Amino acid sequence: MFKRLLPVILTTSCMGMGTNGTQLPAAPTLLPTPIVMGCPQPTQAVNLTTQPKVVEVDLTAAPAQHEWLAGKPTEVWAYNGEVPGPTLRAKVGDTLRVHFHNQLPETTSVHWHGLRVPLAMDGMASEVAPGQSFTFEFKLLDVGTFWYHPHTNTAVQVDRGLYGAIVVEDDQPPVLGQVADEVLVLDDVLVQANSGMMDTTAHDMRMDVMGSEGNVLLVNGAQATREIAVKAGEPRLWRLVNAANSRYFSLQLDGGTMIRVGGDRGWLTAPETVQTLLLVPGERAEVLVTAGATTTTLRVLPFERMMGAGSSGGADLVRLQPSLGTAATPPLPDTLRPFTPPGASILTRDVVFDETMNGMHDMTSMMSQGGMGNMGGTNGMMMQFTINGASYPNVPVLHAHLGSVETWNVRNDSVMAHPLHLHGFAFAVHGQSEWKDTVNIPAGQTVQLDVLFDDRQAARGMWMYHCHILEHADGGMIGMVDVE
Ligand SMILES: [Cu+2]
Repeated sequence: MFKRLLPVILTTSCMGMGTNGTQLPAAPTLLPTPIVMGCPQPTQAVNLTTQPKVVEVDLTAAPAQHEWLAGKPTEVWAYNGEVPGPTLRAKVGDTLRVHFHNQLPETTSVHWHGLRVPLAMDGMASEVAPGQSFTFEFKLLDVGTFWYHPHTNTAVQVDRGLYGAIVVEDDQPPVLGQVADEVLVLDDVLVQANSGMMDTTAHDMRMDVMGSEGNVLLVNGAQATREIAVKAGEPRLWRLVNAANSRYFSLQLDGGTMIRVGGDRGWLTAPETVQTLLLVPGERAEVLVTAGATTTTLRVLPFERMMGAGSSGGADLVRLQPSLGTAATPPLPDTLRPFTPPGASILTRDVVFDETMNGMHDMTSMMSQGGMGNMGGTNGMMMQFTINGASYPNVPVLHAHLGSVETWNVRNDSVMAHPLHLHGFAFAVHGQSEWKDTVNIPAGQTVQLDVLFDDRQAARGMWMYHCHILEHADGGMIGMVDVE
């Protein structure tokens, strides 16, 4: 699937070296953000069938034009001509049938991020050649906010605009059943300020090491600080998806209240009032945001993923202006959904994330031997991202059993953070009451996961887990679990 196992060749051309030789080039500076009224929702896919409990849609990936920057159309790759692609919305228990058509000039696939689908539907096993079609069909087992994106030439295809949200609704939502929810898909792209064209010339060492980060922050595919007129006290239910290749969205709400009610897999056990929220690539959150008496702002803050080389500046994403009067805030229940803890773990294993460069095992020793400033040129230093000492496809295969629970000690020996994503199954961070499929593993730390290989049909076989910084996955940070 990841045929592009390209050891990255580092060059010195774009480097801004510090005195200690440890600095990467700075993150791209964000372009000034215009203020735009309203927050349009991605189009909702039309259901083609009247069959009960089935949602049937057409989905076509093709080149298209899209305005990342207002008035400056960009050549992108898009689902049904739009970025984000259409929101696929259904009820839990429904069957989702997607007639997918590939009109791209290259092979693609569709991965249903977070959904417990049969292995044959995961995207890994069903690449679609140009001009070809494939029908995906599976039952939606979990309530929550999910998303879909290619899993072929992934960093490039997702960056060009191929992603969309999936909303699986609860039959009886415990929260504010009458409140319409809104999807906020977050992304960033690197574009030329004068033309709006995607900047493909800016591939530098920073992108190789850190993953690509853009100079334009996007909410639902458009650059803007979204300004929405609201009633003070009236909650909005936002479904947040981080669809960026690498950017960590460190979110902060000022002026109102933000209550996290859902994570990767739907409702939490209980509402959590938060002021900040870290959303790593691939991760989702469902939040109730209520404006106060003055402007309430959801902003993204800079976030350091590695030694001063993290994301550039912050920006306001959404501002709620309480210009429509005041509403009473409806009460929230104390509990939302019970959490059944995973059973006893049958084994404990270590999963170790690291990077190597010409045999050197960590960036600290790379730097102590002259720093990145000495890399590249005729030496052609090779950067690879590893799991348990090897890069995909040579990462040792893990063997797991359907119906079992395993303890994974995911240790990050590298000097940058990596978001782990597991296909097809869920895990809970040990001691927490929340099922997830994507979790941040901070540099130098170990995160203990209880992984549940739930026993269900058509789930046997080779499943993928990987870093969701897509350039790191393409650089080798992918492993396989053979589930029997
Ligand atoms: Cu990574």
